[in-house]
Amino acid sequence: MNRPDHNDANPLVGIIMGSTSDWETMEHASNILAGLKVPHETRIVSAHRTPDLLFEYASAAEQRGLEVIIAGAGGAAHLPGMTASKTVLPVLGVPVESKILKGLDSLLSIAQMPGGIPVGTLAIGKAGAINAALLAAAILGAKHPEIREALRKFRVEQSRRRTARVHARAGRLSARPAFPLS
Ligand code: RP5
Repeated sequence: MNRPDHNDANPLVGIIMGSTSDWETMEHASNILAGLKVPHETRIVSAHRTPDLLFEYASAAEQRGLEVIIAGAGGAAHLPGMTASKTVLPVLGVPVESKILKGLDSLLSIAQMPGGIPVGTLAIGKAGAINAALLAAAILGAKHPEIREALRKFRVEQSRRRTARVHARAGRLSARPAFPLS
């Protein structure tokens, strides 16, 4: 899939992004939510190019049943902050890596909100998108026990996979002679 068109019934999370070019990053958030079976939707909504649509989306989000919004944008990334200004739902911002400043511009635009309108800011790029989804699940877990349990399973499985990888690596190392003969 090369553009966001995910539409679960009764979504709890809305993933929005400023451009189709952000999908490469934001699809990681969608994949994590899908794995945790968190109903969500994905949309292109730009603070600069479609501001009316952004206001409409953010204003209606709560009434539509959304409980968390994840907003990804790059460059002069106003999308998460503007979204947060139009809803009391938690908004998680993902700074998308930009070409010229490598996402530092996106990070600062999203993180440096003036006091009064918070945006929970994640890391730049793929890691931020993954963590935004995991944090959304953690927030939803307070009300939806099945999501909390799915998150718990994810964490256990992640540790198990990492441990297995470390053991496999240690096994490969110990199979090597300490002083390889040439
Ligand atoms: C931002 O401008 C978008 O979030 C995107 O990261 C960046 C570049 O957009 P395109 O020129 O690729 O559409 O609004």
